[in-house]
Amino acid sequence: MIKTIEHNLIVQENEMYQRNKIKVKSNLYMKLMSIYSQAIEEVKREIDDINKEYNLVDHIKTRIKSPKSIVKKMKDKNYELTYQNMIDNINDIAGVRVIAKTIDDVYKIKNILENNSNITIIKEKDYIKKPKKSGYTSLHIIAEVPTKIDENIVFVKVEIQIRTIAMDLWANLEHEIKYKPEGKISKLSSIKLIKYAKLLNKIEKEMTEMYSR
Ligand code: 0O2
Repeated sequence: MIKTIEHNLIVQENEMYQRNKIKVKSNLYMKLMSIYSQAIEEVKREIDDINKEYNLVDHIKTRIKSPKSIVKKMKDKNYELTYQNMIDNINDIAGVRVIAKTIDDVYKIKNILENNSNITIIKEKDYIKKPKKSGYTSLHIIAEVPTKIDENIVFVKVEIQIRTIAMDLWANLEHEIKYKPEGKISKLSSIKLIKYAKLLNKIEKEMTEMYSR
């Protein structure tokens, strides 16, 4: 019987996960991260297959969230640092970023994923239709993917971010600018970044119209 990672892996080692505080160098932590890595590979395989058929993807990037970033997010959200809380509440430990050429292609990829029987979409955030205050645009999907562990199949959560090359350019540069060693960016820089995001989106829409004519 197929169960979710919360109800299967945890059942096997339930007490251990609930009792244990997160220790990033522990065997448990390593084991969990290897499961997330395997889930990333599953999603990557699905997207590669989609691309072979439809040619919608420019490139794919994957990452496992760093321990520092996991712990920070849990602290920011006021979760006690247990494995159970981490698995239940941190949805983007496994991350796959899919870069498409056009906005239309972003939604085509999403529709194909929605109809993919190996992937179950459990949450969607459309920051293209409703950009974040920072100017950030992207389509986020939290999916559950069946992953084989020993002889069991467990569903593992993976965050799939789908965005265009222009959206990716902005997000990468903005991330670098925001996390520069000197710390917080000025109000003026924030305003400029919002302006550049809008400008890039406008250019992209107009070029896409030329491209699809
Ligand atoms: P990193 O380095 O990618 O790990 P949740 O409540 O869990 O569903 P969550 O994850 O808190 O929602 O928020 P959200 O907005 O859905 O997704 C957060 C991720 O989106 C970030 O991950 C970034 O990858 C990206 N992101 C969101 N807002 C911005 C932004 O303003 N600028 C840039 N450059 N990226 C953004 P992390 O955890 O911040 O970092």
